[in-house]
Formats: sequence, C-alpha cells, structure tokens
Amino acid sequence: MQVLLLLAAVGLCGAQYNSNTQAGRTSIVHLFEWRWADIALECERYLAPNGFGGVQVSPPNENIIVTNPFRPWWERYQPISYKLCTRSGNEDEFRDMVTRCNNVGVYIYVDAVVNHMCGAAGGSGTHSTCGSYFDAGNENFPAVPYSGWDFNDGRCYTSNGEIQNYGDMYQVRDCRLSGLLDLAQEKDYVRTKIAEYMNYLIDIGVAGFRIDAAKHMWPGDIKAFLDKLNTLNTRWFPSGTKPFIYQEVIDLGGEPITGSQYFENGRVTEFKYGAKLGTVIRKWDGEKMAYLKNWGEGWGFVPSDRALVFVDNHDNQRGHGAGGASILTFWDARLYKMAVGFMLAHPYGFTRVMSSYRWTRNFVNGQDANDWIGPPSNSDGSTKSVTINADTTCGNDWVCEHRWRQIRNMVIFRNVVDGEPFSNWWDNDSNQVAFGRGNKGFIVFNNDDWYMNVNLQTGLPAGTYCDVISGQKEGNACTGKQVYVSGDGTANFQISNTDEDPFVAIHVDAKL
Ligand code: QV4
Ligand code: CA
Repeated sequence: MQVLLLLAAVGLCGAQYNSNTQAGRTSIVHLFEWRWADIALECERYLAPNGFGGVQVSPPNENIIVTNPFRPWWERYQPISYKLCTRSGNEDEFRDMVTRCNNVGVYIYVDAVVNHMCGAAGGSGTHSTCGSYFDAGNENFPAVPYSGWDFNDGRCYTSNGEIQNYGDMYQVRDCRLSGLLDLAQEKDYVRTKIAEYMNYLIDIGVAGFRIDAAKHMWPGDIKAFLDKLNTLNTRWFPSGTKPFIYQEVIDLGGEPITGSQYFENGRVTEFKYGAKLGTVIRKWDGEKMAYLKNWGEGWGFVPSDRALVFVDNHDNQRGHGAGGASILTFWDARLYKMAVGFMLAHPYGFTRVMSSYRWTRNFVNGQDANDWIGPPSNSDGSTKSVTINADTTCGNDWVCEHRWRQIRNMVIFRNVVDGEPFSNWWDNDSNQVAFGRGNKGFIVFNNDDWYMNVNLQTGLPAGTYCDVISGQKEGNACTGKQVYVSGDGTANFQISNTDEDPFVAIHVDAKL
C-alpha cells in the first residue's frame, strides 16, 4: 500500500515526456504565426485526416507592438501580460481553436515565454496587443501584475545587465537575454503567476508546452512552476494526464549548460540534430550519409526519449538562435525534403515538422537583413489568412511545408512504422543509404552524384508497394513509382541522382 501511494505521488510530480498525442499520431507541426481561426480549419480539413498529432502554436499571450521595424515576428517573444490576445487572435478564437482541434484528435502545444517580459527599451504606454498599459523602464506590468521586485537585476553581475558570456551559467540564467527584462523565477510569486497562466491554458484544453528560453532559467525554478500545474482537461484527456513539456535548451556542446540538466522537467530540444543533419545532407565537412548508420545517441545526442527533434525551427531558418549555415529550410527544398524524410523515417526522438511563411531575403555580408519580417500581413499589420489553392498548396505566401506531398506522406510513414525497430541498414560507403522499420516500412536515399541501382533486403512482406515520395497509393493504383518486394523480402531500387526527389519510401499501408 505504501509503495503504491509512493508510486502515485512520483507519478503526479514527475516530469512529462509523453507527447500526449493520440495513439498512431507521432508528430506535431509548428504552424508559425498562423491565426487561431486558420489553425482550427487546418486541424479539421488537413491535420486530422493526415495523421498529425498536434500543433505548436505561436505565443498566445499579449506582447509588445514593435513598429520599428514594423511588426517583426519576434515581438511575440516580448510579453506584456498573460492575456490571450495577439495577432493570431483573441481568447474566444483561441478557445474555439483548442476545442475544434481537440475534437478531431489534434492537440495544441503552447509556446510559453516565461523567462522574461519585453525589452528594457520597450518604453511605456499601451502599445501592446490587448492594449494593456506597461512601463518597461520601471519594470511595471500591471496587467500581470509584475513590478521591479519580480526581476533579476539584483542577481546579475555583468556591467550592463546583459548576458555577456555563455561560459558563465549564472549570467545565462540571471542576466538579460538581448535586453529582455529577466523574471526572477526563484520568487514564489513569479512562479505562481507563471503557473496561473499555464493552468489557464491547460483548463482551456492545451496538451503541453514548449518552454521558451529554458536555458536562461534554472532547472529547479522551472520544476517549481511545473509542480504547480494542473493535469489536463478531462473533456479530452484521461484523468491525471500531465502536460507534455519540451524545453528550449540550445546545447551544441562546449558550454556549462547542457540539455541533460533539464531532464527532470521534461524533454529538451536537440539542436545538434538539425545542425548535423544539414551538414551531412549538404555533404559539408567531409560528411556523408553512410555515417548516419548510428544516428541518434551515437552522435552525442541526448537519449531518444528525452529529445524533441526538428530539421529547422522559426529561429534558425532565418539565422537567429543556433545551427548556422548548415540548417536546411524550405529555401533548399530538394535537400530539405530528404532531411525531413530521413528524420520522419528514423526512430530517434519526438518529431516536430516546421511550417513557415515566405519573406523577401536580403543578404548583406552573408546575413539576412530581412530576418525580422513578420507573417504575411495587411497594411494595418493584421496577419493574412492562410488560403488554400486548388492543388492543396497554400496561398498568401504561407509555405505550408507540412502539406508538401513528400513531407505529409512521411508523417504518415512514421505513424505506420511506430514502435518498429531500426533495421536492415545498407550503405555504399558514400551517400546512398537505406534502412527499414521492422516489417512495416523501408526508405532509400541517393544523395550521390551518380545513378543508383541496387537490390536490398527490405524486411517487408512480398508485394507491390507505392513509393510515397514520388506519389502515393490512390484506390488500387500508385500515382508515382512502384516497388516490387519478392518473397525473400528483397527489392530492386533505381534512383537517378537527377530525380526531383532522389529518395523512395514504402510502407505496408501503401501496398497494392
Ligand atoms: C536589442 C539589442 C540588444 C540590447 C537591447 C536593448 O540587440 O543588444 O540589449 O536591444 O533593449 C529582439 C531584437 C533584439 C533586441 C531585443 C530586445 O532582435 O535586437 O535587443 O528584441 O528589444 C526572438 C528573436 C530575438 C528577439 C527576441 C525578442 O530571436 O532577436 O530580440 O525574440 O523579441 C539564444 C537563446 C534562445 C533564443 C535564441 C534566439 O538561448 O533561447 O537565442 N531562442 C528563443 C526563441 C526566440 C526568441 C527568444 C528565445 C526570446 O526561440 O525566437 O528571440 O524569447 O540562443
Ligand atoms: Ca533568466
């Protein structure tokens, strides 16, 4: 009995690593800067029918309005209060989105910006997305309320109050990140305000959180506010379910702050993943796909069940944050599809797909001077809706990578092979590689500069399979290439290095 009580207690306080996605749904998509009304529609018309498990939404809480430059995307990382109104919509629209997405089994993950408030130079007034008054210079945010006592100034010892040296973990946690007013999470009052905000969202029905700038908070302080959280809304989730937590900790090695310091709270973003995969697929630094044989922990990544993985994110697709030039994005579509395909086929980590908007880049000395440009918007700054073209792609400069056939079909592939082991690896000691997932799926890449023609053991039952990259199964036919698996599980694969997409993927749900 005592043991049972103890286990129950551990269960209630313990960290949340499970994504809370429905069984058979294994990925989430970040619908960066989308309006709540558009996300609700997308859950119903596209994400649910195609097996997506959830959506990471942009920060829903009130933020500063920045007009110079005009309405940059990053103004949403400068909170003014925890009221739910932003360019994505108001509280009613947020509630409607959560309800409608949850009702079709696609869950909502909120980007929680709780390390800081707006920048110190944010001024005073009501230039905020719900019109709440604030005074950044005096650290006064009456709509929370937070006042000067609630910030870390007394704990930061750098000359200008900024983080100056990432080699000093005290600075990184207690000083200002890019001038952003740094909240004192060691105060119970601040912990309580953060937990009240998160609980408000939990009660509406969200399934988890990305913890923004987790690296800039002490793991124990994060634990303290997470311990105050409710379990999820029982209208959609089993009673006692804890929110999924993934913490943004950029750990590329070489700093005192590591991802593993945050495991007690939940998963961490594994930034080495996209940086390395981009390097390999670009064939930089002498890398080749054959080296991916031991991808995952073998590359020095955090354990698979502690990792949230992605090829690119909203920061490093435009040169912010970490990863550098190797990061693949929709701008390099051919290589990007291969990278996302590899990620979704490989068992390592919990996967997040990026969905972006297009902007006009302006490279000055290798840096994009337009890295600030916000979402497609009207002249009054309001965000444009996501229109859907006849061919199912998106209009109004929304890229909708998650709707690209190759990516969408690999999201489905990952669902089909869920739980199956990494198997039947093959490589040519160069950039032609293949691997399977038990007897459910198989994928083959040709990233060399010559034709590929090989017979490989797939592990799959005999039959004719539709390649889900060049097409898919529709009715009783394939719209793209076909692959014939013989009785011994082998199949012939021919992939030209000049193919639009030089990779092939088959799985048991796309068998004729
Ligand atoms: C400017 C100067 C500062 C000066 C300050 C004075 O540059 O030197 O001290 O004014 O007030 C914006 C501007 C930045 C400006 C700052 C404050 O870009 O120039 O400082 O506002 O006004 C996003 C953007 C940032 C942006 C921030 C807030 O990337 O450029 O800053 O939003 O609007 C590290 C962290 C990691 C972080 C990553 C980008 O470890 O946690 O950098 N990633 C997350 C988010 C990211 C977000 C933040 C954290 C902050 O993913 O999108 O930053 O919430 O690696
Ligand atoms: Ca901090």
